[in-house]
Amino acid sequence: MIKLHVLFALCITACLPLAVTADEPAPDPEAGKRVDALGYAREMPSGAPVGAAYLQLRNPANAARVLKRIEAPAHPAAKIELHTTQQVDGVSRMRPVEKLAVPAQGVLEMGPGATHLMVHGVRLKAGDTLALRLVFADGGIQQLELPVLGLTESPPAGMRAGKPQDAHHHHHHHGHG
Ligand SMILES: [Cu+2]
Repeated sequence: MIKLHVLFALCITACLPLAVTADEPAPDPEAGKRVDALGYAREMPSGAPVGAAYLQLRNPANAARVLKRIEAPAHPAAKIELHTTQQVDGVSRMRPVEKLAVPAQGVLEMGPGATHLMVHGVRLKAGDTLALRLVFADGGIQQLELPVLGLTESPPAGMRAGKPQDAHHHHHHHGHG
Protein backbone atom coordinates (compact mmCIF):
# COMPACT_ATOMS: atom_id res chain seq x y z
CA MET A 1 0.00 0.00 0.00
CA ILE A 2 2.78 2.42 0.81
CA LYS A 3 4.35 1.86 -2.61
CA LEU A 4 1.06 2.61 -4.29
CA HIS A 5 0.76 5.86 -2.43
CA VAL A 6 4.21 6.90 -3.51
CA LEU A 7 3.42 6.18 -7.14
CA PHE A 8 0.17 8.10 -6.88
CA ALA A 9 1.92 11.09 -5.36
CA LEU A 10 4.59 11.01 -8.07
CA CYS A 11 1.97 10.97 -10.74
CA ILE A 12 0.14 13.94 -9.25
CA THR A 13 3.25 16.11 -9.26
CA ALA A 14 4.65 14.87 -12.55
CA CYS A 15 1.45 14.71 -14.58
CA LEU A 16 -0.31 17.84 -13.46
CA PRO A 17 1.87 20.36 -15.33
CA LEU A 18 1.44 18.35 -18.54
CA ALA A 19 -2.33 18.44 -18.20
CA VAL A 20 -2.29 22.20 -17.65
CA THR A 21 -0.16 22.99 -20.69
CA ALA A 22 -2.28 20.74 -22.88
CA ASP A 23 -5.33 22.82 -21.98
CA GLU A 24 -3.58 26.09 -22.68
CA PRO A 25 -1.55 25.98 -25.89
CA ALA A 26 1.35 28.40 -25.90
CA PRO A 27 0.57 31.55 -27.86
CA ASP A 28 2.03 31.37 -31.35
CA PRO A 29 4.72 34.06 -31.61
CA GLU A 30 4.30 34.06 -35.36
CA ALA A 31 0.56 34.64 -35.27
CA GLY A 32 -0.30 37.65 -37.39
CA LYS A 33 2.99 37.27 -39.18
CA ARG A 34 1.97 34.54 -41.56
CA VAL A 35 1.62 34.73 -45.27
CA ASP A 36 -1.00 32.64 -47.03
CA ALA A 37 1.08 30.27 -49.08
CA LEU A 38 0.24 28.17 -52.08
CA GLY A 39 2.62 26.46 -54.43
CA TYR A 40 3.89 23.51 -56.37
CA ALA A 41 7.07 22.02 -57.68
CA ARG A 42 7.38 20.64 -61.17
CA GLU A 43 8.58 17.18 -62.00
CA MET A 44 12.01 17.30 -63.61
CA PRO A 45 12.24 16.13 -67.21
CA SER A 46 14.71 13.30 -67.55
CA GLY A 47 18.23 14.66 -67.69
CA ALA A 48 17.33 18.01 -66.14
CA PRO A 49 19.98 18.88 -63.53
CA VAL A 50 17.80 21.26 -61.53
CA GLY A 51 14.14 21.58 -60.73
CA ALA A 52 11.77 24.49 -60.36
CA ALA A 53 9.08 25.34 -57.85
CA TYR A 54 6.60 28.20 -57.68
CA LEU A 55 4.92 29.94 -54.79
CA GLN A 56 2.09 32.36 -54.35
CA LEU A 57 2.53 34.25 -51.09
CA ARG A 58 -0.22 36.55 -49.87
CA ASN A 59 0.64 38.96 -47.09
CA PRO A 60 -2.38 40.06 -45.06
CA ALA A 61 -0.27 42.35 -42.86
CA ASN A 62 0.22 46.09 -43.17
CA ALA A 63 3.97 45.69 -43.42
CA ALA A 64 5.91 44.08 -46.23
CA ARG A 65 7.61 40.76 -45.52
CA VAL A 66 10.98 39.96 -47.01
CA LEU A 67 11.71 36.38 -47.94
CA LYS A 68 15.43 35.86 -47.61
CA ARG A 69 15.99 32.12 -47.73
CA ILE A 70 14.24 28.85 -48.42
CA GLU A 71 15.40 25.53 -47.05
CA ALA A 72 14.36 21.95 -47.75
CA PRO A 73 14.78 20.30 -44.32
CA ALA A 74 14.30 16.77 -45.69
CA HIS A 75 17.15 17.25 -48.14
CA PRO A 76 20.23 18.55 -46.28
CA ALA A 77 22.29 18.67 -49.47
CA ALA A 78 19.70 20.63 -51.37
CA LYS A 79 20.07 24.26 -52.28
CA ILE A 80 17.11 26.40 -53.19
CA GLU A 81 17.72 29.68 -54.95
CA LEU A 82 15.38 32.61 -55.40
CA HIS A 83 15.38 33.49 -59.09
CA THR A 84 13.90 36.24 -61.15
CA THR A 85 13.50 36.20 -64.91
CA GLN A 86 14.03 39.27 -67.05
CA GLN A 87 13.78 39.93 -70.73
CA VAL A 88 17.18 41.00 -72.07
CA ASP A 89 17.30 41.73 -75.81
CA GLY A 90 14.24 39.58 -76.32
CA VAL A 91 15.70 36.63 -74.47
CA SER A 92 14.52 35.66 -71.01
CA ARG A 93 17.39 35.41 -68.59
CA MET A 94 17.13 34.42 -64.99
CA ARG A 95 19.34 35.41 -62.15
CA PRO A 96 19.52 34.58 -58.46
CA VAL A 97 18.42 37.29 -56.04
CA GLU A 98 19.18 37.54 -52.33
CA LYS A 99 15.64 38.31 -51.27
CA LEU A 100 12.11 38.76 -52.48
CA ALA A 101 9.54 41.11 -51.01
CA VAL A 102 5.96 40.16 -50.32
CA PRO A 103 4.25 43.57 -50.38
CA ALA A 104 1.99 44.72 -47.55
CA GLN A 105 -1.50 43.39 -48.25
CA GLY A 106 -0.10 42.17 -51.53
CA VAL A 107 1.03 39.09 -53.36
CA LEU A 108 4.34 37.65 -54.45
CA GLU A 109 3.35 35.63 -57.47
CA MET A 110 5.79 33.16 -58.99
CA GLY A 111 5.36 31.27 -62.20
CA PRO A 112 7.12 29.76 -65.20
CA GLY A 113 8.99 32.47 -67.08
CA ALA A 114 8.82 34.76 -64.03
CA THR A 115 10.03 34.67 -60.45
CA HIS A 116 10.63 31.10 -59.33
CA LEU A 117 12.57 28.83 -57.03
CA MET A 118 15.48 26.88 -58.49
CA VAL A 119 15.84 23.56 -56.71
CA HIS A 120 19.32 22.01 -56.68
CA GLY A 121 20.05 18.61 -55.22
CA VAL A 122 16.55 17.13 -55.10
CA ARG A 123 15.21 14.70 -57.68
CA LEU A 124 11.63 15.97 -58.08
CA LYS A 125 9.23 13.20 -59.09
CA ALA A 126 5.51 13.57 -59.74
CA GLY A 127 3.48 12.56 -56.70
CA ASP A 128 6.23 13.43 -54.23
CA THR A 129 6.00 16.19 -51.67
CA LEU A 130 8.62 18.88 -51.23
CA ALA A 131 8.69 20.31 -47.72
CA LEU A 132 9.99 23.86 -47.57
CA ARG A 133 10.96 26.20 -44.78
CA LEU A 134 10.54 29.85 -45.61
CA VAL A 135 12.87 32.14 -43.67
CA PHE A 136 11.93 35.80 -43.53
CA ALA A 137 14.23 38.73 -42.84
CA ASP A 138 12.26 39.60 -39.70
CA GLY A 139 13.04 36.17 -38.23
CA GLY A 140 9.69 34.64 -39.09
CA ILE A 141 9.76 31.04 -40.25
CA GLN A 142 7.00 29.25 -42.05
CA GLN A 143 6.72 25.64 -43.14
CA LEU A 144 5.09 24.64 -46.36
CA GLU A 145 4.55 21.40 -48.26
CA LEU A 146 4.44 21.53 -52.01
CA PRO A 147 3.04 18.83 -54.27
CA VAL A 148 5.36 17.79 -57.08
CA LEU A 149 3.22 17.92 -60.22
CA GLY A 150 3.76 15.92 -63.38
CA LEU A 151 4.96 17.70 -66.50
CA THR A 152 1.47 18.16 -67.93
CA GLU A 153 -0.46 18.74 -64.70
CA SER A 154 -2.09 22.13 -64.16
CA PRO A 155 -0.93 24.31 -61.27
CA PRO A 156 -3.24 24.69 -58.25
CA ALA A 157 -6.30 26.84 -58.92
CA GLY A 158 -5.48 30.52 -58.75
CA MET A 159 -1.84 30.14 -59.65
CA ARG A 160 -0.28 31.40 -62.82
CA ALA A 161 -0.02 28.61 -65.38
CA GLY A 162 2.60 30.15 -67.64
CA LYS A 163 2.97 29.31 -71.29
CA PRO A 164 4.73 26.13 -72.38
CA GLN A 165 7.23 28.19 -74.39
CA ASP A 166 8.13 30.11 -71.23
CA ALA A 167 9.19 26.91 -69.59
CA HIS A 168 11.11 25.99 -72.70
CA HIS A 169 12.97 29.32 -72.82
CA HIS A 170 13.63 29.06 -69.17
CA HIS A 171 15.40 25.76 -69.49
CA HIS A 172 16.91 26.34 -72.88
CA HIS A 173 18.70 29.62 -72.31
CA HIS A 174 20.09 29.21 -68.88
CA GLY A 175 21.99 26.00 -68.96
CA HIS A 176 19.72 24.33 -66.47
CA GLY A 177 18.79 21.52 -68.79
CU1 LIG B 1 16.05 29.64 -62.40
